Amino acid sequence: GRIMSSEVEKARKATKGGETIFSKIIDKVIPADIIHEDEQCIAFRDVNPQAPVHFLVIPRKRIAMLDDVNQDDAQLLGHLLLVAKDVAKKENLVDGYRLVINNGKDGAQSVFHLHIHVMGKRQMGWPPG
Ligand code: D5M
Repeated sequence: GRIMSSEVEKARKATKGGETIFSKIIDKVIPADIIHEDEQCIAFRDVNPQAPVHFLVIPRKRIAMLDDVNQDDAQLLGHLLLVAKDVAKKENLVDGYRLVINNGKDGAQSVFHLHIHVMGKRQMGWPPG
């Protein structure tokens, strides 16, 4: 069979509910390399980078996963994409980049606080693993 990465194994065991490590990053209880902050979201470098540049954009609002958003979050979701694009520019990702949202078990989500992965500075493949 196929070898499962430890991230995927973690994701398959993760469950929803309550505080996550990302709440602690938002509350500055644990450190992170934060590269953008505003009233609605923060962006910080992924601790386990899958590309030379790999950061996460997360809402301050506690939303476990994309499945949980509704019409009231439309503005927030748009904002997260705009921030992803602006920070990608700040990070000089002039040749393009990849956005990913892992949702749930099959999506290999391991942290149940909504986040957009932004990866760049290498050629991506398709389809993703
Ligand atoms: O990805 C969750 C991502 O979050 C994964 O790429 C590692 C990253 N991560 C986990 N803990 C931290 C801390 N403390 N700082 C920075 N990045 C972190 P998922 O989409 O849920 O599979």
